Amino acid sequence: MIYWRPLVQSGAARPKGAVPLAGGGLWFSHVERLERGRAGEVVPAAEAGAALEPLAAPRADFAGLSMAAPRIMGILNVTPDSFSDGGLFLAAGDALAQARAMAEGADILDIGGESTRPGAAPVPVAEEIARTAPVIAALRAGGLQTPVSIDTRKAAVAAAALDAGAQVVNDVAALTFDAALGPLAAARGAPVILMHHQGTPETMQADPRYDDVLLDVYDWLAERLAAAQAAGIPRERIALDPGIGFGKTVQHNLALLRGLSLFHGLGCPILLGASRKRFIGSIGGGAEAQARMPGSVAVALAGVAQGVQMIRVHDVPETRQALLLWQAVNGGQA
Ligand code: HH2
Repeated sequence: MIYWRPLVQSGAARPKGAVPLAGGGLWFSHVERLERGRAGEVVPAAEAGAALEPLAAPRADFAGLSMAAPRIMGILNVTPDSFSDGGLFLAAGDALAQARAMAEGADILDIGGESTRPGAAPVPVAEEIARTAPVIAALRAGGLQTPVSIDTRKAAVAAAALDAGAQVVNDVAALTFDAALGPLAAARGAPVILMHHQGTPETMQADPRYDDVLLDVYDWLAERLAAAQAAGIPRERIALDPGIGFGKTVQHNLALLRGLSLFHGLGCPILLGASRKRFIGSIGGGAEAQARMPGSVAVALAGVAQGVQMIRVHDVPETRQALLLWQAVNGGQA
């Protein structure tokens, strides 16, 4: 199989025949032709033939948000043990205050009640619902309009969150954990985010291995996309995520970040979640997760430069400022 990775560019000075990326302000004139076991080759975009169609086609709105320019997803973990904000927002009042503060700069809020950090143990369904649904309901009761996604692998938790006013299901297991989650999202018409992972949170960092991490993750996401569609979720309601840090070494994460634009070939919005993750500390220094904001912003912008449509971050105002400046300097973005 041949894979085509667009070499994404920004700015107004573009050659004739440049192809817009996913209907947004970025573009490409060349692609990298990739094949397992062979060195990549840079060729003019036209050589990709019919494979250009999903790379160029505008994306449908996701949860009512235009995907023509990058969107910020603010993270709110209502857990005692999340790797970076665990315990900070377990009390309902603290969670609500943080959600409202983040909504100033975030386009969508991602609320989770179960840590999936390496080594984390599963949380019982009733506990996960008790952590998340009341916060979402209180935000809606308070008039918050910002779209909310529920970060869960479980259908019962997703159902309670959707009932409370969430719109999107963000599943780090990409519908492989709970067979009822796909049919639930289909029946409710909820958009879903499907994330790549290898193994389970408890064991995933033990010894992750791939033949070719970029192409393996691409094939896996293609398979999960097909499975979600078979479960009745239309492509227009699906976003995909390479799952930084979920069963990946530092080198795996870097290979995925360098090759990110490949995933546009799947024809869906791409979400990148690298915020405060361990590799940022390994490369940039920052033993404590809270000390990894600058590196997280750098990685988010590297993703934006490759055309990802959503960045999932803890540090919303800092990322918003960086994004506004990136857009102003690079131009051509709505
Ligand atoms: N990362 C985490 C959780 N959910 N969802 C998506 N789509 N993509 C991600 O990269 C992703 C995710 C882990 O980060 P965090 O929520 O900050 O920590 P924890 O799992 O410890 O609660």
